[in-house]
Amino acid sequence: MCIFCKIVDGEIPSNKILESEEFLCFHDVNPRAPIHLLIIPKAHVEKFQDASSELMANITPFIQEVASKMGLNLSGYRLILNNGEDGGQEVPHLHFHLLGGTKLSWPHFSPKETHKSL
Ligand code: DGP
Repeated sequence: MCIFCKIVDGEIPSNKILESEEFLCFHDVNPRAPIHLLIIPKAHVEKFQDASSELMANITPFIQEVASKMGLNLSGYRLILNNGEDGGQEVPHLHFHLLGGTKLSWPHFSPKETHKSL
């Protein structure tokens, strides 16, 4: 069972923010911003590439509710979804990172300094 499935089952503790029948939001253990949350489907889906359009439609209002609950709906926030190895996905259970609570920078995401557009 993957780490996030264990969090869903309560086997691994987490600092929960919001829960519905389908989704769970909790604090990231390694925060990269004053507010850094993870939003996951409770059912195991490995990555975005496997996600159904129904799941993505349903998770949207859940994420918006989380943002409102955290007071980020007006100030703004960033959503990140790492998909697969090159995308930097470490936990093989679909998750959005929701970051906020400060004005976020827009760093380079690749070791190369510049990239030619294709
Ligand atoms: P990613 O690289 O996109 O797969 O991000 C995985 C994130 O999950 C990373 O920011 C750290 C977080 N994380 C890993 N294990 C745990 C855990 O056991 N509990 C919590 N709350 N977060 C975790």
